[in-house]
Amino acid sequence: MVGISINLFSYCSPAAAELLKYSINLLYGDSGNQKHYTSSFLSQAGESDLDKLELVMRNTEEIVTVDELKGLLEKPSRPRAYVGYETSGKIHLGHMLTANKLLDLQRAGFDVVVLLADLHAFLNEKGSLEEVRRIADYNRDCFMALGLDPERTEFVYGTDYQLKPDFMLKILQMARNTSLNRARRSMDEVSRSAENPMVSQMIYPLMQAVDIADLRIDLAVGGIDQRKIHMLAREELPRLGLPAPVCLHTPLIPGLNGEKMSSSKGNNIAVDEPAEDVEKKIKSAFCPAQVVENNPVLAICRYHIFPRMEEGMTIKRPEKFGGDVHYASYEGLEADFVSGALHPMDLKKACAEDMIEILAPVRERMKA
Ligand code: STL
Repeated sequence: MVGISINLFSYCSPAAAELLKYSINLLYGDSGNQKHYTSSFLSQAGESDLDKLELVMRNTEEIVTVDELKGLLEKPSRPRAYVGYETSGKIHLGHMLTANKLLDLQRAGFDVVVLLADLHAFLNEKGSLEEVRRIADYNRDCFMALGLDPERTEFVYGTDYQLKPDFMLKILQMARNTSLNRARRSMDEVSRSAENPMVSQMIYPLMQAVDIADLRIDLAVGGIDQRKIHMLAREELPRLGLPAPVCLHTPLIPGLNGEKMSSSKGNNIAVDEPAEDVEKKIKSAFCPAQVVENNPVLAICRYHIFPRMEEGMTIKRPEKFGGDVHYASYEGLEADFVSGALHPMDLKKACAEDMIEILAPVRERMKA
């Protein structure tokens, strides 16, 4: 792999976040305070390049490479970014994390493609072809309700183009160049049955690489679990004479019990879940006092609430527990939580209230 890869551990401590900010400032000058954006700001134009870079890079774990990303932001035409989602029964906070990044990207001038990857879901044993195709429309409505700009969002169904001969020919060409070992390893974080992998799972990453070419994508976005597939795409596409994408990876947030998110464990919140359930789930979530690691409540504040609440977060407390406290940025909230000045119960209450408000448009739209 050529170029620089910077690991942006924005998922860990405020110190790491500071370091990230410092590196951006070092590279591109000081831009002042972090800004918070909501989707209602999307139609405003005229972000400076520096603000755009900061927006695109915030809350990411890795960008390959930052120099190439900078090149995209300088392009005269609008660059194209995409995320692929296996079509699934519920759109949850994990999906929403990459959707938040799509909002940042639209704000920074990107056109956005959402791939409803029904054929990938089929290959990954998520249902019959009919089932996975049927839920794609429901998924599309959920994503739009999360605030994407309809003018700058294109939805594509995998089955609409991945079965065509020219797509398949590229898959077969790439199959000749890719070792079984490499294809298999790229699926480590994504695959359903890692112990006894099926041939379908070797085809999966090759299809993802060819998606990037056929959808004419400049920037491939995904969770950090996608990195090996994206690195395969960066290596293999140029061997077919096709451009390598820039890649942006978000952190993975822990499930509500502090363990890895998993649809079978029910440790997640769906974006259209009833308000009472959102409240119940957040109030009973794993949230040990003063601990940041694997704390889903802090992660929700960091990756879902602060990026969408321009005014920051207010925690309401009775006077005898210190009275109301306002945080303009996540870093201040985390510092108080770590010192013990902010109690898990107060944090959970505020987190639940804000998430209920943020998800209100999705609940409204999906019950209609
Ligand atoms: C998963 C888990 C996850 C992401 C994906 C799948 C992504 C799927 C995908 C499919 C085709 C693409 C891009 C992404 O072109 O976190 O099971």
